[in-house]
Amino acid sequence: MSALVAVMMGSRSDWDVMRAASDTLEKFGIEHENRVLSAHRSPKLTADYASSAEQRGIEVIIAAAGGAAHLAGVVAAHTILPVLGVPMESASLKGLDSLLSTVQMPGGIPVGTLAIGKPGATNAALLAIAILALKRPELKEHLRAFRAEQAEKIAKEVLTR
Ligand code: RP5
Repeated sequence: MSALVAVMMGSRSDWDVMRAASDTLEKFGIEHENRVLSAHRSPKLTADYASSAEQRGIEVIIAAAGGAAHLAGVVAAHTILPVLGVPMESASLKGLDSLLSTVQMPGGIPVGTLAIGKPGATNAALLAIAILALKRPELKEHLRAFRAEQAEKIAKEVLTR
């Protein structure tokens, strides 16, 4: 089966965090590709990959980057597929730089931006799954079961003093 989701990241150094997106997609049985593609270090490759994603069967793109994090915006400029941006935590500004660079897209080219770091990576995958589930009833059921599991876990929490 061909990949439905593309997980892109600006550097191999993002992989430790972005593995959470890949693991979540895996848990739901979603075929996906994990690729390092940089908006500034490999601009042509990145543009070609984003431009050809739709015709290759990709339905959602997750793009993660840190610092002057323009990857998601550049990818969104080359495709009409939904692009979910994940700001990576940076050493100097703790990801605030990445968050603002990813989220502040001028009107016209949207990037759906998630939280900084691992929660964002996990939620980007869950949001991608929710998008895919719109036309896949079995995925919808899987998502419902996942939510129910979380609720059950919370209900069982016991705090000791
Ligand atoms: C961005 O710069 C990457 O997405 C990464 O988060 C950040 C630092 O990259 P490295 O210098 O670790 O390769 O392009």
